[in-house]
Amino acid sequence: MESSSVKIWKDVSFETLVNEIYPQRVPAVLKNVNIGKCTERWTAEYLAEQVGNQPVKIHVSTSTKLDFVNKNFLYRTLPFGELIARAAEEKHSNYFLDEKEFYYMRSLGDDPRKDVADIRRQFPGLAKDITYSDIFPEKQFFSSVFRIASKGLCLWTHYDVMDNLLIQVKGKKNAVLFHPNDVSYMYMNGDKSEVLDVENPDLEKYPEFIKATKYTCTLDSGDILFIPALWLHNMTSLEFGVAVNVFWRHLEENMYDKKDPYGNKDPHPAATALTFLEKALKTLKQLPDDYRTFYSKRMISRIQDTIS
Ligand SMILES: O=C(O)CCC(=O)C(=O)O
Repeated sequence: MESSSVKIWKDVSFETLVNEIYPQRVPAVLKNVNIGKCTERWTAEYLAEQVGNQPVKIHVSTSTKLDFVNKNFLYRTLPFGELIARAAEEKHSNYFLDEKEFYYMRSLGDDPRKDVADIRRQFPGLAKDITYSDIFPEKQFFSSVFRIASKGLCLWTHYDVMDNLLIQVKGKKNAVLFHPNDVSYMYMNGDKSEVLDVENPDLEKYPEFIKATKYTCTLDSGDILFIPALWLHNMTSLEFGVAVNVFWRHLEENMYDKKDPYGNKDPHPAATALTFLEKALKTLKQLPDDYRTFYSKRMISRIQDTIS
């Protein structure tokens, strides 16, 4: 499998990010960007002190690789201070499943079914320490998600429909990304890839995966990773991790699904086209196999003619 490194940009201003890096539509690691006091301040003790015991929803698992197919995790609620203490330690005296279980928090909106996460609303005591609002116009802002991870934890490979600036505030993290053009090698299940272990993939089950190119980088405390919309990605926390990722709209607002608190629903034209495709495939089922294959191949050629 081919592998490439994500380009690193040092000491860039927000202007360079917006005018030079962002239009290239490829991932970029930004180092030494001034993101405020969070990198100094956000120790486990400070976070617990600022946020206190507000309840937060978390994923808990005995495995470091969260598996959305076999659901090897539980959803639980913990007071924030307790989550921080547990995520920062490797062996727990209080636990749900096992004394060595792993934790992951992805913050949610006020009403998680309707509202987007916004660190400024749900964690105002922390939002003052992190600066990102003057990067893009506020009208392009979609959400800002506060993330806490135990050492070792890896979230499955997925894509988001928004542009993403992942601000790694504390802890080293490995990122693996895949170009949107490699999506046909990724065994997608909605917005997620079924190839859960991209380092040791099951190539009998996922033989095409080998054709994808991996883009990798390691993020240190204070680094920002720009992940353009549709780039598939997964992250592994090498240490207790604290991150904030900020999603911005790349397309016009009316292209996006209004009922999408997570930023992972396909833009309207794409969702409509995918629905038509499902209808077309169902319609072809009325034909015998050889006819269905013939017309399916005609459809594939027609689609191939339209892509660059
Ligand atoms: O950093 C993480 O824990 C995951 C980030 C991620 O997948 C995202 O921002 O979409």
